[in-house]
Amino acid sequence: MNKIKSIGALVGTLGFGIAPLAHAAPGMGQAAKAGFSIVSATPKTLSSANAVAADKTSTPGTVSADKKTLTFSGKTVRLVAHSGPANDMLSYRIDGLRNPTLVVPAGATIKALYINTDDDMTHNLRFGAQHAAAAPSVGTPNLAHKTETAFHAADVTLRAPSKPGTYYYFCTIPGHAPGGMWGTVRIR
Ligand SMILES: [Cu+2]
Repeated sequence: MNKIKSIGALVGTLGFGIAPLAHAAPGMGQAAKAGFSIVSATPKTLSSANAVAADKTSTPGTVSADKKTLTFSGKTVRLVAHSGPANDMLSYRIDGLRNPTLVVPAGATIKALYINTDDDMTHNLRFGAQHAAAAPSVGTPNLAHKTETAFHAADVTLRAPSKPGTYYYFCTIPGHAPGGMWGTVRIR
């Protein structure tokens, strides 16, 4: 059981699964348990200028008055996420909001770009039904901290769960989600 789980986690962590993962049963199980399924994952490096330009590609969500919730109504949602700033490293910024709750239609296609802007820590951006490091999840591979000239990033395309409910995005690096690096995805 543990062995099967760890293979599933490995497949999930690599994040290169192409749906349908007909040849990789653990990956399919992973996706089923995570709620989200991964369509593609493309690691990349971005210059500072390209990272700024990428920010402008996000789908404008409706921001709640308390600035804690971003609501999307379309069937395709483009998210651009960054690591938190130096004084709040264990968090994300999405459209400038700290760990916002994302409200997304069931079955929507989520095109997420995560840019690790942290200068000394590896992070990832994963989606699942729980926000514990060992829980099934899909999303980006681990992305090293930025260098002097580039940011490590990954573009992932995910299918949102078809079942309405509460899900999460989070970082699976040990200690990061418990330290605050997570947010809620409300599927409706
Ligand atoms: Cu992290």
